[in-house]
Amino acid sequence: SKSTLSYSQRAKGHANPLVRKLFAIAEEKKTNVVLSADLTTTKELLAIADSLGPYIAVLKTHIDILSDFSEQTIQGLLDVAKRHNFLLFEDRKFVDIGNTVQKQYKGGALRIYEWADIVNASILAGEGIIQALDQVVNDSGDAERGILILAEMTSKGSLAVGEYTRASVEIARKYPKSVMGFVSTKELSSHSPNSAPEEDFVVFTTGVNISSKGDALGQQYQTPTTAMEGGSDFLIAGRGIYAAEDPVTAVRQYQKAGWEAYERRIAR
Ligand code: 5IU
Repeated sequence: SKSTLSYSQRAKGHANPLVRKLFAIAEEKKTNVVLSADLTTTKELLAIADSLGPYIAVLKTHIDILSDFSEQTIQGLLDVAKRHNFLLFEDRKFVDIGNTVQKQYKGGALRIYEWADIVNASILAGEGIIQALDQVVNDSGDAERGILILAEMTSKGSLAVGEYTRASVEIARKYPKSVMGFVSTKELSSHSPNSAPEEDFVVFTTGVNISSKGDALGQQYQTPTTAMEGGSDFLIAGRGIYAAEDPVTAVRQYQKAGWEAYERRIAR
């Protein structure tokens, strides 16, 4: 298992340049927090990204919830990501056939490929979707782009379990240049019989909240500590941070909890 290695140890041997960059950011800023910035105007999104930027490794967006998306949104995101040294992850959850998904990723009104370092996709439609995104990533020249496969979901009654989750891992193994890892509640790959020694998927965990167990619409939470103990590498938190009375205090609390749990894990 890679889970007792430090981010910098893992960066050294890792074949994927975007993963190396992500691990370097985590190590430099001492944070494994991903802010899920589910704000609905460009102004609010850029303001929270700027004020919390120093404490996060990645900013996760839902670009289609903005009521005023424009060129300024893109430029603003790129500027703030550069200023505070974090990656941009568009939580687009691609799910269509490969041909359609290539158009949604490369083109379209939201121009996701131009600005998002990371996107995610589900394998509901089969392997073709990952093949399609992989082609775009491999054609990308200088741009470093990565895909996360949605191997599980945190909402109550999720059907992304068991065989579906196992199939997510098997497909990920075929696209090592583009697939960085998974969105899942825990580490998935290292105990499976097909795991190669050099394999090192990055685990992003949503549904992280320090003070709540869930919401009224089926969301289910765990804490930063349980997530890191389960083999998560990056903690995705939204309302627990941006909806707190003082988001800066909140993000620092998540950063501390996530980093201390990481340090305990690598000291084992
Ligand atoms: N998200 C989940 N669960 C999942 C996946 C994504 O909550 O399984 I995949 C997204 C939805 C939202 C964020 O953008 O992560 C969680 O926000 P809160 O921390 O506010 O619940």
